[in-house]
Amino acid sequence: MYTGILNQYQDLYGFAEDYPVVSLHEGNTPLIPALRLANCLGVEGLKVYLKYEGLNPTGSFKDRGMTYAVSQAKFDGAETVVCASTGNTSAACAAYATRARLKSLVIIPEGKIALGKLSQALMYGASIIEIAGNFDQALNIVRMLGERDKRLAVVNSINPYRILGQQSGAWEICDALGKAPDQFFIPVGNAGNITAYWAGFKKYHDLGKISQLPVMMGYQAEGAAPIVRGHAVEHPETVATAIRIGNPASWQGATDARDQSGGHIDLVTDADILGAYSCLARHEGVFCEPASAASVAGLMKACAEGRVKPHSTVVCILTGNGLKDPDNAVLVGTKEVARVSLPADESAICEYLGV
Ligand code: AN7
Repeated sequence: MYTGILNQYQDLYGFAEDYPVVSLHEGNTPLIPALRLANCLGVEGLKVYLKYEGLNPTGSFKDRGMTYAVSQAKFDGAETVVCASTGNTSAACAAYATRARLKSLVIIPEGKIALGKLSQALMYGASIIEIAGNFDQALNIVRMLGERDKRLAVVNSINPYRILGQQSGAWEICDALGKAPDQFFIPVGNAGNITAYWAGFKKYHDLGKISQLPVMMGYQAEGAAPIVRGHAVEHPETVATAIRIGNPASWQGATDARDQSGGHIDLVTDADILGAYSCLARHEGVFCEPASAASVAGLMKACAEGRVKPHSTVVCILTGNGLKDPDNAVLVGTKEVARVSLPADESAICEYLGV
């Protein structure tokens, strides 16, 4: 039976037999071929795969890091786990804390958390502090709290166990393909995930499990693109609230991944993001949240710029489930499909349909 990333990759993680593994059987997410998308990108023989992280237990990739960070907090005897979040980290933190019988405290920007994520934190039983500020301010507060009170374990991606857990995504991709992809596309917010994937690919390369490393392609939202612009953004704004981050904690990790792999970190507009978001759902049957679609918007941009080689294999990470953000889904979807209100009357329906 599959029982989560820590048990699956215990030989690589190397923790002891009696380690208190806290798991919801996260990971083992599908790598879905995107044939229609590949065909419309104008690159000959291109193979595109979507790593659908929205199928994790709390609906995002954060579960991979949270299983390890919360296990370690339990091991260390913490009472409470605490995080700042744009939403997905708070959902994962609250769920795994409950699983570990620890308390959780989440600090989030008021009014900027997608509805599904907020409902998760509430249902899993977190204590919630909403601040009239953004993620970057929330993270500074959380860092301070962690230093002041050792009963509080910080489970943001500044916690190295988060990054270790998230490496498992890279290993699953290599295990599924039998090699690393030629290019790897990922949304960049706080930059923990691109840092983790690069570490994961390098680890597999060092172990001789893959012979070639991928080229790392990271994408920020235009209004929240500090790495692309080369300076922190004080008031980040984007429809993709998950990556509404102006001063990423793992900035260096992201630029290292880019530079060591010969990759590229660029921005995509909100319109690009929503276009890719809608395209994935309507043409591939894969529903992700807006921030996740930044990877595919990035692939579209990179293809248009000639950055993607013919006959190459690329993977796009879809970091979170579309159900996380029903408000944006209804807004975008309503513009694109036929949706009418009619009386509960057979003849009215037949007339409307011309049947
Ligand atoms: C769906 O939940 O930062 O570059 O507090 O939820 O590793 O930060 C979320 C980030 C991409 C960016 N896609 O990943 C949080 C948070 C989704 C996300 C990212 C996030 P990082």
